[in-house]
Amino acid sequence: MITSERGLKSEYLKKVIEETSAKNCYEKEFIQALKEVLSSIEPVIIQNEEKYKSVALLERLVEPERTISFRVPWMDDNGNIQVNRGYRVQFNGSIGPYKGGLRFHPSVNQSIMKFLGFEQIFKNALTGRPIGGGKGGSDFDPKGKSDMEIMRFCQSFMNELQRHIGHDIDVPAGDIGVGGREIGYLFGQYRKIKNCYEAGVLTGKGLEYGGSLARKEATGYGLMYFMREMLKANNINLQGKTAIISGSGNVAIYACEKAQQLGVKVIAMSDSSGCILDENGIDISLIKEIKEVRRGRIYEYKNSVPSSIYLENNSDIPSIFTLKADIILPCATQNDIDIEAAKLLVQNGALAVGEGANMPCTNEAVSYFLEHNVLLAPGKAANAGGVATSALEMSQNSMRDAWTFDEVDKKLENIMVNIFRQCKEADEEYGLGNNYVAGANISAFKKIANAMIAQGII
Ligand code: NDP
Ligand code: 2IT
Repeated sequence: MITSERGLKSEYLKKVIEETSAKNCYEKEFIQALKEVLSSIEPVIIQNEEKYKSVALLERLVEPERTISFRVPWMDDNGNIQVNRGYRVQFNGSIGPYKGGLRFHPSVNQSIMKFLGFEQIFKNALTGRPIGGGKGGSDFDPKGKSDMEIMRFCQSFMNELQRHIGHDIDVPAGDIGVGGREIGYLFGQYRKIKNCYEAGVLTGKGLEYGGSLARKEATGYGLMYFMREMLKANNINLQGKTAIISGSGNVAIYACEKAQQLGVKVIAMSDSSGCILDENGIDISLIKEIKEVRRGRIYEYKNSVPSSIYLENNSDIPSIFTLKADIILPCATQNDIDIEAAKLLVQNGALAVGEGANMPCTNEAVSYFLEHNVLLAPGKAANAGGVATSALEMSQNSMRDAWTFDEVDKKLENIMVNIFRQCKEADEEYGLGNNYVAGANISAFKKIANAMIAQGII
């Protein structure tokens, strides 16, 4: 269970949560992420309270090393000048260059950037790769923009971002609204400005210019490897189970593909407008055609599969979470599953939830699932396959080498098995009772705390 901060015993922890919440009182997503992590690591804090206090460890952990915000002017196809805001939060570099995606979505603000950057520190530590935590993006809305508008925006964004990144400094990648097309334009502009082929400065690149096989698939595939391990450890067989997947972007598509390969029947997927229910099992090549090729809407699925049903979102609970399935895979955005959705899913018999998205469940929803013995694969562990494979892309770039799909996929699978093992070991060591949320946080925190303490007060 996530201890509410009222139930905490450590005065030090309470003080840091209170002061950080007050100082960042307008940043609700950041405060949410911070409370989830800090309250769940209390057993470790209590064991080491004096040591941590003496070096202001928590006070430093919750303050980004650097937060960059900048103007991004660009010209639309009608010749009008548009201005957006760009961000890069370099949160914690104690175990490697800052690493994390770029999100282009109109909802992007400093709070969302900081929550994502904060989560990324712990996620990256769990991968076992030498990567620190960072995140960036813009409130730019890619929907309905032409290719040329996307290109001009990416170029202007990189005109500023290039000062702050580098293969040993900070290595951005994709996230919501940023995929292969955007990474290509960003990389091209970086190369032009720097006059240097620094392949490892961005990940998620095209295969022709330094990208890694299996990076595109990695987050979704990794999510299902983690889910398989978690169910296996609890004597549940994945095969024959049903699943629903929110979202139909990069993470959702490849979670669906791997789920199907592992014998799961995926009956529904969604986008921000609604969901499509196909009791015969989702046709993933059709979803790829609609979303990756046509950049269309999920309701178009019905045109090709008349027996499917389109359910538009018309209440606070996204329509997909009103459906009944064994495995719930939220792969869209933060706070998709609130307490009401969690109650409905439990009532409908959900066995397990795998967070493909970052923080898709509110803290209340997470507690509710755990209290009702629903197995929960926390995002920072379960979706770490994407960034882990980005780190594999960086390794290949440094070696000027390219591994086969199977080599990368095997390494990804091993990394996910290892991440689950870390969550389970911490859960057992602290007697948490199948709480992999706290297990992930504790395991990652210990690693980061040790690295920060070893490097002195910086
Ligand atoms: P995409 O842009 O490829 O897809 C996002 C999907 O979520 C779309 O189907 C989108 O629908 C849907 N969505 C629904 N509601 C919202 C909303 N309010 N805001 C934004 N999107 C919404 O993104 P990804 O698949 O890459 O990312 C999905 C989630 O996974 C995010 O939380 C991301 O942070 C996380 N993640 C991504 C990784 C990666 O490697 N890409 C790695 C680890 C985590 P619509 O088209 O209608 O907007
Ligand atoms: O949230 C995430 O882990 C990502 N968007 C992927 C980051 C990366 O650097 O590959």
